[in-house]
Amino acid sequence: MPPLPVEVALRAALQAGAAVHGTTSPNPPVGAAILSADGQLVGVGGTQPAGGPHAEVMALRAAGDQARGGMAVVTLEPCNHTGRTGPCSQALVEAGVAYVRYLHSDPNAAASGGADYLRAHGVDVQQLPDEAPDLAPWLAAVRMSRPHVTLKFAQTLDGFTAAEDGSSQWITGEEARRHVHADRRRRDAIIIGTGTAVADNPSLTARLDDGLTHQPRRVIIGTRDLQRPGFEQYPGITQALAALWETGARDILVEGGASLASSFLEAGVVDAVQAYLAPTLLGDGRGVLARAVGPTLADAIAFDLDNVIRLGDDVLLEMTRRD
Ligand code: AOF
Ligand code: ZN
Repeated sequence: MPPLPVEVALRAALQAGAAVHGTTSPNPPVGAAILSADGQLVGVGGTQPAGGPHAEVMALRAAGDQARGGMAVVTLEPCNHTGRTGPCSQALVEAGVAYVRYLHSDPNAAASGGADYLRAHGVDVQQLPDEAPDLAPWLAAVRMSRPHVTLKFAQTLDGFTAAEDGSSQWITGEEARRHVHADRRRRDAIIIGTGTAVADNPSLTARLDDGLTHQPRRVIIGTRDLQRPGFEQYPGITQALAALWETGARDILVEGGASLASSFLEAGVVDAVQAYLAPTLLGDGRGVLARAVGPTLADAIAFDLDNVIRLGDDVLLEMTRRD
């Protein structure tokens, strides 16, 4: 038999996972691809909204009989439990799949064990090097038992998010704003403080004219009672994170303002940062944070730089917390 094109199937599986990102919580956005015994890509699928079929089942349905003797490439270890759906491990065995390759181990104790089950049923199982960041927020959230938090802000070169008069609407250009909207759609919730809710009255919707409808939950944190229809409100960070976790949110975005951003950092719950940098200078204005994190440079909160993305004339820096 010729070597199976695992790379081709992995790329298809990652794409299928990316396509359902933002629609699956509390489940992860998994992708799966099936190669027939002679190496053809015969089925691709992504996790359906919670309660619906998992990625493997979608891909097996597309592959039909051609899965027999073939290979399944999945971005997460196939589940081994009956939750809202049946075990994917069993579905793969029943379909006659001979090889399984998966990226990430499932940290959810209730669902893990699929690799062992498959091996016990004669399937050749291997974990692939799991460097891909596709499921990073979900994996981190499950390990921490709270939503993964990304802090997002846009700033001038000299670190201001708004001018002295508070005007902040158009710090970055069109491409960066489009990127923000695409990114919001992948999140489960977008969070702002009461100050920002009052000052900017933002809609926080993911505006893109591509026909897709997923909108993240819109959350305000603060004690001032705002009664905004369409927004959930919690008095503090702890309550918000607990309630969001309980109701299925795994990947959330904090959009400011400066006071809320400071509080999230002080609470030690900022896992990732997205900093949009505009090539402009203001000289003075409102900073990203509301308070100093400490008196000296040694107190600075450090991040690891993961990505530098050019968006028109702006730059997006993506970072994760340095442990
Ligand atoms: C997979 N393939 O596509 C996904 C998996 O309640 P259930 O039955 O939907 O199971 C949810 C758990 O299954 C979830 O917490 C995670 O551990 C795993 N997700 N597993 O084999 C998939 N989305
Ligand atoms: Zn499953």
